[in-house]
Amino acid sequence: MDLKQELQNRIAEIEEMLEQYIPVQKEFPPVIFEAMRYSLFAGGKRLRPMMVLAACEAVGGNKKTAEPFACALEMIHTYSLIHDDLPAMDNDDFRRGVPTCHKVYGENMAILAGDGLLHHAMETMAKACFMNPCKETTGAMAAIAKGAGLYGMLTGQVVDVYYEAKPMTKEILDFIHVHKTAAMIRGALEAGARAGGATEDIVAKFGLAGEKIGVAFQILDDILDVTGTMEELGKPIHSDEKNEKATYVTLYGIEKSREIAADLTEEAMQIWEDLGSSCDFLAELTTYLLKRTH
Ligand code: GRG
Repeated sequence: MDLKQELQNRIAEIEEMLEQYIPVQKEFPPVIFEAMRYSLFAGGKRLRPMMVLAACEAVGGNKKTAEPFACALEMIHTYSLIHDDLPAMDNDDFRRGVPTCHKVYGENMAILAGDGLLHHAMETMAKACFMNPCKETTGAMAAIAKGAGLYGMLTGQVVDVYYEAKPMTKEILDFIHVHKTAAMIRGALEAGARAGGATEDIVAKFGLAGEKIGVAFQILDDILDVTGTMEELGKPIHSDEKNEKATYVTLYGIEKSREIAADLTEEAMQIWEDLGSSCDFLAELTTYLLKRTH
């Protein structure tokens, strides 16, 4: 498989889908659509929607069922990035290679653009459930809402903010990584598997793989914040140090952090192998994420 080409094709497909859910708004008030679209279409690896669609296909489901959930998840992810960059949070000026939403549209409109994406994600998923009421759709919506909410990303962010400039333990850092980052990746894979009609035990395997991939992903994010460049990442480096955030790198150093991320990746790969060749793309994606430079 030419993974680079495959990723490009899948990204293009997801961007076409997203266009249908958040079109250019010509009627009043266009500014909110502009601000939402500015951040949504600024680039991004589209990993989470890619995982929703790939998981659905891997369990033999119809990709069409998963589409609204894939798009909704990318809307929620983008909202979290807009809010994470705000002056009250990480106060960052660049994201996805362009000035952050609040730098272009102002802080008030950036807050509203984030809210708009979150609400539109919920509306998109609820409509999909209404049009096709079944446990596949409602289960997918529940998995995504859980990944983003009080038992997922939101709470991870709360603990992350609370522990800024405070002594950090391994347990708290793991809580932050599992919730802030891994819960959305777990949610993506579980939602895809649910949309595809997988049984509970298979959904659980996708979820577990998602958690391992998600924590490894955040460890890499911590490493790249130190070793990467702004050009590669599309966002400022040394953001964690600026915000006095403890990370895997500050707790374990770069080499040990890489080892932990590699071990988690290996554990996820074992799950894909057990699930069989229908998970080949997810396995390739998992390996790629460990080697990523952005
Ligand atoms: C409610 C005010 C308020 C804020 C919520 C929840 C939240 C803000 C922020 C946490 C989200 C966050 C920044 C998690 C970190 C996960 C992470 C490494 C994101 C970057 O993901 P990539 O690399 O980004 O997939 P692209 O741009 O490629 O999509």
